[in-house]
This record gives sequence, structure tokens and C-alpha cells, in this order.
Amino acid sequence: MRKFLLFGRTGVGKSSFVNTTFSDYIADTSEFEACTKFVEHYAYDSPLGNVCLIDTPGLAEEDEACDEAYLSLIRSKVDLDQIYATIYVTRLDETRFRPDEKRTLRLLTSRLGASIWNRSILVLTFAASVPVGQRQEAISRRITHIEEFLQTLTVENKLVPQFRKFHDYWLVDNIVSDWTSEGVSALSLLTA
Ligand SMILES: Nc1nc2c(ncn2[C@@H]2O[C@H](COP(=O)(O)OP(=O)(O)O)[C@@H](O)[C@H]2O)c(=O)[nH]1
Ligand SMILES: [Mg+2]
Repeated sequence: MRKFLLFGRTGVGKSSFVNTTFSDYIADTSEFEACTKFVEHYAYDSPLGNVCLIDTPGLAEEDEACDEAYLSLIRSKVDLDQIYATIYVTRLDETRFRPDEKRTLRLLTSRLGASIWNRSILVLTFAASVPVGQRQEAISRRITHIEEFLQTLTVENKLVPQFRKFHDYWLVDNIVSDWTSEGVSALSLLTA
């Protein structure tokens, strides 16, 4: 069973991604309040293979103390050695590289260890919210911001292993289904 650990800020679409992947409403999602207060394991025996997605509480929802509590919860509920890959979820349609995202990346790295990025996938949600003509530029900008930040963070703090790049990048829209004609199912990527 391949286990994937999802993390990212509140409202970026982590729980929705679980639903998109399993094509069923199993993880609670919410427009108004962060609703994942627990670390939830969703396992699915698919014809393509057995996959487990671990949904976690959204970070950067309130203050840093709240984030610390969520990270302790993740540490106590998840055996990081058993994780096949981590999935960092963030929105494609944010134009600025926001301070709360930097803080989230810094906290994740310092509390869970730089090795969480060893085999990590960057999932960019809200793809349909960016007009087609601007999508490629938005993708490059988001990837560059996040990767350069993690590279600098691990180098300056002498963290091992040094971050280089994400293993893979997936463009997702959890709500709009007809935004691209080139889509493949998330499940096929997770089991590939
Ligand atoms: N348009 C659009 N809305 C999304 C997408 N992903 C999530 N949402 C919406 O954003 C809100 C927060 O999503 P949720 O999955 O609860 O985020 P989480 O806090 O990261 O688990 C919900 O209202 C979702 O319907 C997406 O890819 N596109
Ligand atoms: Mg959630």
C-alpha cells in the first residue's frame, strides 16, 4: 500500500484532492472554516493499486501555536518512514508568494525534517482559475518561488538533505472538471 501524506495551508484544496482522487465525497471540505482537525487516513484498493491518502489539518489558519499543535498531531499519527511520497498542496492562482506560505514551508521543514521533501510532489490546485494564456507563466512562477525558498532554507540552516526540486508537479482543479482536454486521473498518477 502506497501512502501519501498531504499537507499545505488551510483552504488550498487538500481534502478536495482526496475526493477528486477517489471520485467520491469522503473527506470533509469547507469554504468558510478549516474543517480538518484530525489526521485522517483514506485507503482505497483500486484496480490500479492500493493507495492511502493521509489528509492533515490546514496550516497557517490561525497563529503559530495552532500550527505547532497540528504538526505535533501529524508527528504522533503518521510514521514518516512509511510514507511513499509527500504531497504539498498550494494554489496556482496566487500571484504573490505570501508570508504565510513561507512560514508554513519553514515550519514543515523544521518540525518534520528536511527529509519530508525527499520524494515530494507539488500539487497546484485552482488551475481553472488562471486563464489558459497565463497558466504556463503562473506554473513557472509558483514552482520557482517555492523551490528557491526551500533550497535557501535547507542550505542556510545546513539541513540534510538539501532540497533540490520536487519529484513531480501536478496541475489540478478539484471543482472544474472540463478545464483541460489533456487530463489524466489522479489515481493513475499515484499508482504509476
Ligand atoms: N475552484 C476551485 N475550488 C477549489 C479547489 N480545491 C478546493 N476548492 C474549494 O476550496 C475550498 C477549500 O477546500 P478544502 O478541500 O476544504 O481545503 P483544505 O483546507 O486544504 O482541505 C472548498 O470550498 C473547495 O470547494 C479547486 O481546485 N478549484
Ligand atoms: Mg481539509
